[in-house]
Amino acid sequence: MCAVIAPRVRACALVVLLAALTALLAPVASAHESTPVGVQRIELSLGARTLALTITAPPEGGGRMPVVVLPRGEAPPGDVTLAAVRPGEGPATAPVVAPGAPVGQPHEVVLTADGVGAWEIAVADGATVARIPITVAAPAPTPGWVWAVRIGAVLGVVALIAALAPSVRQRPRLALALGAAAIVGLTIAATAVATAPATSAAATPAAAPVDPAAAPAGGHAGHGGGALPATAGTPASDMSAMGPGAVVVTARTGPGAQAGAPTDLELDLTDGSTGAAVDDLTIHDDALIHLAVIGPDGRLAHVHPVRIAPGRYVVRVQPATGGRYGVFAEMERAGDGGHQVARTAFDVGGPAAPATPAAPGAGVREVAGTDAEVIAPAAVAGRPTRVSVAFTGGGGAPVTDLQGWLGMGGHLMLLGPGLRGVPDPGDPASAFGHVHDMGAAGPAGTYGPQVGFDYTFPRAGRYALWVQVQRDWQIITVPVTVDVAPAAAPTP
Ligand SMILES: [Cu+2]
Repeated sequence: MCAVIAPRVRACALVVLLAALTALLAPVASAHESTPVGVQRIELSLGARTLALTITAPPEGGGRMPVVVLPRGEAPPGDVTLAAVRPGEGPATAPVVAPGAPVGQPHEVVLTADGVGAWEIAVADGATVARIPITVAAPAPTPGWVWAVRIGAVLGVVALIAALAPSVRQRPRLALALGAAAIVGLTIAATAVATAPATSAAATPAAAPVDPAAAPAGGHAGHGGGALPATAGTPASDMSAMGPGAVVVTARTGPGAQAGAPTDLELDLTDGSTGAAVDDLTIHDDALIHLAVIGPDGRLAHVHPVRIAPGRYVVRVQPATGGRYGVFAEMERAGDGGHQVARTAFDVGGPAAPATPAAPGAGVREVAGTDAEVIAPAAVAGRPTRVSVAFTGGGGAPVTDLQGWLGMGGHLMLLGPGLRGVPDPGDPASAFGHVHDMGAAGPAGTYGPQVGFDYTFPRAGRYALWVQVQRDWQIITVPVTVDVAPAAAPTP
């Protein structure tokens, strides 16, 4: 109709033209927003130091990869270097130096992972090279609805311009046909926009900037892998049909590991079904492996081994006494591997620990300059129990500056009774557990004065608990003993 009613043709055409341009430009703008960026934290126990890395994944196809290095714990002097490398190859560019101290001071370096596929972030301290696997995704193909918008809009605009040509306006039938073509094209474009998936524009949101020095958001971070694709390259087997199997961990110390001396503990991960090296761990709760090393003296080391080769990890430990040490490795495999705890043990030479008195139960004890009050009701096997710790500082002031650690305000690790009725890290009958504080952070992003943990003790007996929080970039560990009573016999 526009084409045949001459006085109205121009105005009508102008409206259609503007609509066409709007339809043409809108999808182009949203397509440009689909640059995937993920941010992931990972904690490394690298030699004698502890580093928290915040990695911003490069965009699809590869590019800049900023990494913020935050030393915490007991940071020894010396720098670390970081580089982006292809697995099995040397650095793509010169390694970048980041200071390994002082604690709590973040330092950003920018690496470049220039290409699609498997990469590693190599973090070296001069003795050990930690290799964090990442994957750079290929650019996503343009969705079909975007093509529909583009083709429909181009068709509509071209037909409309042709219909307005002076020579065509003299031929009403041709102008009518071109006008109809313009309407069809624009209808296609408008329909495609209207029916586009609602998530298209938000499918790959730009990650919010993360302050690596700030405490993570409160609550349970879950066991998701996070935005950064962080699986190592080669699955141990074809997971498409049966899913990944249980991980078997073997531990090996340096020759002649002795009490009182640091030793590197190497861990080999193999698939229990295939025997192949397991190299598909995902980052969960800010680490590839959460490792608890529990000594015969009842001490806990909660560390995060670094990956040095496919399926091989290493962490430095310093056993205080001789004897058998229990090793508990928490991890998640890609796919449907779920959360797994694999356990093993290693022996350390030297004098055995004297009979260590059990840690106190409920009540107040001084730990790392704070008063830690443990609140633990009488526990009964099979019933949920809440164990809480309230921290107070000098002068009795409540401690409210606990920092989030591994995405949580606090962690509780525990070891249950073995066959002898007491916690025994070398006895597989001793149940191992790891529970998170579920409280949210305060307005300042910190936690405290109280952290609390809910746990159902599976059976009666003596349990060793360790409550862990972070303050001033140091981990405070509060050992607690809980004696669990047997469940009452069911009434007939
Ligand atoms: Cu951990």
